[in-house]
Amino acid sequence: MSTATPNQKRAAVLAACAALLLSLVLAGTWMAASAQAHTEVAKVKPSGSAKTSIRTVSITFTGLIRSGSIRVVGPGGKVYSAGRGGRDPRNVNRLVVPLKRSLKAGTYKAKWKAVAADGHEQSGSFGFRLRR
Ligand SMILES: [Cu+2]
Repeated sequence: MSTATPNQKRAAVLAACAALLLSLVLAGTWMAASAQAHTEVAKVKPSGSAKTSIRTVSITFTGLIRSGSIRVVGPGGKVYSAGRGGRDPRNVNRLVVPLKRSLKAGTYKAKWKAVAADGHEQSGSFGFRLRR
């Protein structure tokens, strides 16, 4: 066929295999990423305003989340979330954090971070008001 030595032929076959494998891996990664698109926020609670008797802040996403946390800051710049929060054991699409007791009336801000099913980190925040 040609004057290439057996070693040269083998090297060429190996290179072709490696190129094919690489393109398959890249295509697979791309397909997995596009099949599980970014998870979006579907619902936050509380939304707008609520009473100071609420016990939790939660964020429900459009899809599964792996992990996350929520930090709630209220009147006087004080932190009112108790702990970092995490995924709701009853809903894999939801992040939840308990609130400290004796919430004051006023303006609150919840900042969250979440890792979606596709591994992407996302973050956001929302505000709400509490009244007696
Ligand atoms: Cu994503």
